Amino acid sequence: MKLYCATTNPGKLREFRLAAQGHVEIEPVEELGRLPECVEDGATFEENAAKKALHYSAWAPGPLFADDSGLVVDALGGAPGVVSARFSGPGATDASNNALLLEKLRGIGNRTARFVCVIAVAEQGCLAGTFRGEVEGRILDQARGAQGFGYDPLFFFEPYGCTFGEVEGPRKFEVSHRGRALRAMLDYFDRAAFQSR
Ligand code: ITT
Repeated sequence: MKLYCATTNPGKLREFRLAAQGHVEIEPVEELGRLPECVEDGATFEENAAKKALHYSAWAPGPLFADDSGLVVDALGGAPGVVSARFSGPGATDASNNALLLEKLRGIGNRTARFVCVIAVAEQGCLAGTFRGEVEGRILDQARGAQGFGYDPLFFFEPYGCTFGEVEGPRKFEVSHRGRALRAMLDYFDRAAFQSR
């Protein structure tokens, strides 16, 4: 089975492809950067994931999924949340976002946070479902490791005793928000295939 994936983030695509190996074939939407942009102005991860999947499904010849994800920090009232990718403003990079996060948390003792990922599946303008995954951690006061992407080097995952920046992709995916959401989506397709037998 082939699923189209709408993302401009190479880190996400790498993780999805790795995790879906042997289950489904994941194909990026061709020339996504040249298509009219999807405005991600929803208040929740669910809304934005659905918007992205519905928007880009018009250009995919089969079922398509998109994820909206981010970091939710308790001491910051849930920020950066749905604006995680552009936390530090226009032209934001992983480095500038991480620097701003550290600045905002300077002197704050409560460092609890979670990554959230919502995957939405759509086909030709119809939403088939949304699938959510979360993982709990805490934010360190300096980066550790160069694996992964985004806020990974600051996100300490207690059961592993290290940050997501210090683990290889497959190990992160076993426990990550994106891994959990993807497995929920794959279960959905397995059930649908079983019911149509
Ligand atoms: P697309 O919308 O094109 O998929 P994006 O990066 O803009 O790409 P989002 O709007 O969903 O995607 O923002 C996700 C941001 O949240 C991402 O850029 C990181 O800053 C952060 N993030 C999400 N998942 C992460 C992960 O597994 N590790 C580290 N940071 C993550």
